[in-house]
Amino acid sequence: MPASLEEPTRPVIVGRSSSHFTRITRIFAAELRVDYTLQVVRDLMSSNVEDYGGNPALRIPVLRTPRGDWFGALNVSRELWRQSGSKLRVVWPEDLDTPVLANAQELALQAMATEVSLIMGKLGGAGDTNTHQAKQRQALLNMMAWLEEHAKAVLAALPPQRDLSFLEVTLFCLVTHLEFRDVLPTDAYAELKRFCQQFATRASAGETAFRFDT
Ligand SMILES: N[C@@H](CCC(=O)N[C@@H](CS)C(=O)NCC(=O)O)C(=O)O
Repeated sequence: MPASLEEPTRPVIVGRSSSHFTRITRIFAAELRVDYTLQVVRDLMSSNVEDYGGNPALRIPVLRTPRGDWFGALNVSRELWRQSGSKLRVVWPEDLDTPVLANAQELALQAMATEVSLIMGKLGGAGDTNTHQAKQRQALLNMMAWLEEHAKAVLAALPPQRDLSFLEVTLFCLVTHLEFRDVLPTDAYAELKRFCQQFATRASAGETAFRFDT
């Protein structure tokens, strides 16, 4: 077949349907209408770099493209945006130029990372009794309390002309994943939950609901 008639290569997202960092990228792909194949990482305890799309950090997500591999949710989301040629107005982390917005992004990502550490610690057999686990849990509670307290101000301060922001996608994936993995009760986070209910009405959220891959 002549090169011009060949199927364009679909990008591959290496990840899991139960992973909140992966869901960020899948929401971006859906919003940007980029077709992709999900390559599921079955065993998160594997130490084989190849199982993680070549990511030396042994983490997902990774985006595999003819141009190369992109490690991490932000890199992947940005590359999907570039590939889509989309006119969607996305607010990226570097656009957040006030303390409340920049700190919200930092804490949402750190809360996600802390949650990963707590879940992986349990899977690895650390249990709940380890002192560092207890500190991490306290940090997660503190970060969630900060995000809840500032949620209204944060959402009001985002540029009104946006179609999407990395911060909102992150917050949505964080809060819904806490519920999905039963890491913390979320009843106390009324503002964050209200935001999630609104965000959940987007098709991109409905198409990427958390589930364990079989
Ligand atoms: N900095 C990475 C973090 C990704 C991450 O921690 N992903 C989790 C799954 S949601 C993971 O791969 N965990 C494996 C591990 O902790 O060993 C990003 O922004 O994408």
